[in-house]
Amino acid sequence: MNTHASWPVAELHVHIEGTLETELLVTLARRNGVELPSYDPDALRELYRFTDLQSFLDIYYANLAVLRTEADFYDLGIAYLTRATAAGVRRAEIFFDPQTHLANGIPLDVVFAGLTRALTEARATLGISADLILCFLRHLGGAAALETLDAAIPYLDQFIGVGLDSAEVGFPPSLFTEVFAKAGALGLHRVAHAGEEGGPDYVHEALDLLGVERVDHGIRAIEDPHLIEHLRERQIPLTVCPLSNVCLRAVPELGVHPLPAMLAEGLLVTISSDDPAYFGGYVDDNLNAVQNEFALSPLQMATLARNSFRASFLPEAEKLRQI
Ligand code: ES4
Ligand code: ZN
Repeated sequence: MNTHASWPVAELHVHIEGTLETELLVTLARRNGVELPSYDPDALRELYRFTDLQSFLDIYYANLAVLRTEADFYDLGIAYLTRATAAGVRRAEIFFDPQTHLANGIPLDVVFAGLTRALTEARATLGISADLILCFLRHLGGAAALETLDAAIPYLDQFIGVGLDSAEVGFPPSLFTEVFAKAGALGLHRVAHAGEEGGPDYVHEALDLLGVERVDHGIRAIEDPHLIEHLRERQIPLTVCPLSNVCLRAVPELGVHPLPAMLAEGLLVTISSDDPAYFGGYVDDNLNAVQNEFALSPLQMATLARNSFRASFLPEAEKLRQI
């Protein structure tokens, strides 16, 4: 039964570009004279029927052509932070994909200026704690990732870590060893998507070769008993996104999602929304969905909420205050 949402949580796996709701998509397309397949937000949402990760990425990247100015990035950021606050999010560690915008001819300066203004304002007006994590697009390879990190060095005070996203299979973590080593040397946190569509070997590589502190998705780790033991012993967080996994068919349906097994194994699992504008829900919707599907107890829900702060990059004293 659906009881209540809005557990205070940290959201650790959300792509700001994936929070672009079709209403704002249409507004920005009109503002910037960008062509869309339709200008009806509901009709655009109807097109969101995915068969796998790539079928989603194709639409997602196409839509991002509407983001052109500092104001666009600010509007995108403030809309997410407002909705997230309503969802109970007290801390957000937000991915962004600078390479997508660079490919669209938008300089890094514009992206940082808009997003940072949104975060700064939201901290003051909404009381939400928020920071950015710069993601490399794995389909563009390791050399492009290194170039991107170098270009972002002037903005080091505007992001707290690096991540790795986009098409997983065929683009293993091993391609990104050098850029992650450099990010670590710069004092940045390191995370990576692994084990979403790729197998447990991708999770192993992300841990061993990239030195990630947290694994995004990681659901296929459940297939490898040794990996499970490693993740449990080190309490390495896994940012699980249940509605995303269903929409992209990483799992056939929510009822067979490995979340309960992961919790039973004692893994440090958190719940996030990934790309809420595309996958039918924000973090509160994801929490509600798993509570209902698996009849999770209040204690299990509290564990998920507490895990989210434990797994965050907040300073220890601040984590304890939140927990
Ligand atoms: C993503 Cl669900 C997912 N997986 C990999 N990369 C992504 N970028 C945005 N959403
Ligand atoms: Zn993701």
